[in-house]
Amino acid sequence: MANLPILYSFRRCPYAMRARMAIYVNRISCELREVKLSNKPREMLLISPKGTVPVLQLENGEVLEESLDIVFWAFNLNNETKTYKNYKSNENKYNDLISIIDNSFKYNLDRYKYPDRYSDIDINFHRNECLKIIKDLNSILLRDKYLFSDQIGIADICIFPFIRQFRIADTRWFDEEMNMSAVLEWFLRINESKIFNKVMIKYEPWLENYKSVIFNNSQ
Ligand SMILES: N[C@@H](CCC(=O)N[C@@H](CS)C(=O)NCC(=O)O)C(=O)O
Repeated sequence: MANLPILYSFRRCPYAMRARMAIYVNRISCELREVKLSNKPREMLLISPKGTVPVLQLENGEVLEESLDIVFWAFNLNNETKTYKNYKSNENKYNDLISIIDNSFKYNLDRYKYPDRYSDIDINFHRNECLKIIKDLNSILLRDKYLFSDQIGIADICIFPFIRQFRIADTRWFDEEMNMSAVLEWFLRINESKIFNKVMIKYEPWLENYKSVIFNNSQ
């Protein structure tokens, strides 16, 4: 296991899903340490005291403690690919869309999905705010199979885990009533893909057995 990057991850965290998908599609091997958020490993807190996952510790000791930093690091390792070149020539478009998901969409998603955590929440209002953003995704996806491309790339990987959370809040409504067919097809394509299924394999929390798990594209 020597000389592999170490990824601290939590299976159900959308930010960690992003990181795992980026590592997987870029065929990078790493040691995966599944974290229980209620019992974070001291080893992780020592390198990243803010205590959020994902955290990636590189072989040279450098620590990436934001999901987007991990995503861009992973894609940059394959910077000759069509996917990365497409990102580089449309950087603003990608970054603006990801930022809308991380800010406005996430804000409204939390209130739609977990109304009990806040006071005075109008679920329909927050669902509609999310829906406005989903409409924009739908128009982009009417043009291409994936976001700005005909193959899965940075924007899809960053955005999909949050759309998945939005769907989980009311799956029947999302699938049958939302009426955003391009988003639904895109969602199901990724949800049923080998990539997503591989990154959702369950592992025991690392602290419970200290067993090393190698995470890579050959599994
Ligand atoms: N901005 C961070 C956010 C990561 C984040 O908030 N992760 C959540 C889990 S989904 C977390 O670790 N929360 C800490 C906790 O619940 O103790 C990133 O993009 O990596």
